[in-house]
Amino acid sequence: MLDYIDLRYKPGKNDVVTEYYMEPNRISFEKACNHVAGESSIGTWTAVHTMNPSIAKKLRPSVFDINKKTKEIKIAYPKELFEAGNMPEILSSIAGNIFGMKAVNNLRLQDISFPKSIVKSFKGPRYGVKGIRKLLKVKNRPLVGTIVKPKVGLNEKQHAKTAYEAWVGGLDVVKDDENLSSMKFNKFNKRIKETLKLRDKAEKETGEKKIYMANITAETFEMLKRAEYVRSLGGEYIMLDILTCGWSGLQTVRDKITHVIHAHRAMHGALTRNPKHGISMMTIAKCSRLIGVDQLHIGTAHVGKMEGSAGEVQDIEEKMHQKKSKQNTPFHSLSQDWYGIKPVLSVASGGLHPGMIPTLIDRMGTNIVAQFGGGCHGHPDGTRAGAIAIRQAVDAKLSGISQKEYAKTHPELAKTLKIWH
Ligand code: CAP
Ligand code: MG
Repeated sequence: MLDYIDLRYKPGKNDVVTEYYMEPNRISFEKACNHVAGESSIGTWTAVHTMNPSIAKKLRPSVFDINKKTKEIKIAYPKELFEAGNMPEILSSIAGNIFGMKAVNNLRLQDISFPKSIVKSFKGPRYGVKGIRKLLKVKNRPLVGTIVKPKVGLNEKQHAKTAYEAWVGGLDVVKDDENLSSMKFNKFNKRIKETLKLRDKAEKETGEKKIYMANITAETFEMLKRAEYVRSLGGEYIMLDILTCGWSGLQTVRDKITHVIHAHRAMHGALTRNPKHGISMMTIAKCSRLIGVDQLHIGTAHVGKMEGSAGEVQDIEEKMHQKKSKQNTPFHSLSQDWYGIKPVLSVASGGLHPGMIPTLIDRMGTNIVAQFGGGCHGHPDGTRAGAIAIRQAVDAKLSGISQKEYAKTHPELAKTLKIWH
């Protein structure tokens, strides 16, 4: 087997660089490094007669950094190993077979950095943070939204009415839940038609721009059809579950439609949750930004119901906004120059209610979308009151008034502070 370890190697500007957490399985750390580097590029479990020196010279990666204490390694891969613009192939290489090798007990792809030629081969977000804020005509405060609940079960008219109540209560965006597509009791086209009709009504009544994020998650050609239908009725956004749709589906949607893309990350926990094995949310986020989602669920910095440490979420948020991210930030060590790829707006969602808004803003700032499912529709006086309470909580925080104080003159907020602590 080739030896890929070269601790003198300095990654070049044309390398894809990865960082893994790796636990060898009853072999030396060095041997395990060689298995990972080989299986993710040009090697296999044994030497083969068909290998020749020119292939090795041109395409071999270098394990250039080994830290046995933290069990972390860094590998630099020549860009020729990858097809520019082809995310499925890139991940099949550096995030493919290697997780299943007997040579390792655990392996986690923690971070990745792409060279200019790869970055430029992707389109990135069509709108990005600036484009979204321009569309919504909301300058500085967090965008606030809800997910229609129950997740599935309402019929088209009930769905539309719930969305209307949230919009007139003051929310900017309403999204379908991740597992709502087109069911017998709630057909996609009818839902879109009914909901956009009430969206227009809510806009007229409030004088505010309102957004409906229709979930197009389905087979790729069907997604394009559904996006077109949304467009035909004046919808500007779509949402899709990027991991269950797959990277290829996401790339096609990004390339073929002109809507704002809201990326839900349902299923990410199967990859990201285990700190010793899988793929980090940072890696998923960087790949998503490259392909071109406009807004992405990244967690609530430990405020809501989903796991994801505050530090890691803040680090991801930073990387999603930056033009050029520096080396060695607390949770991720690889820098990335985005070469003009627009920033992605971070979405905080999951177990949030109005009382959490001050901490959420302290941890994630105001340049986010904050979404409240149960935290809106679970209000004792219903959806509209829940939406009003959410806006009140944001107004209180941005005017530097404590929730307790603000609640004295804002009954909708007061009621949520009583029931949710
Ligand atoms: C939130 C939510 C979101 C999750 C996604 C849900 O509802 O609609 O899909 O937050 O998690 O189905 O749980 P609630 P993440 O507000 O009622 O919790 O953003 O971490 O991917
Ligand atoms: Mg959901």
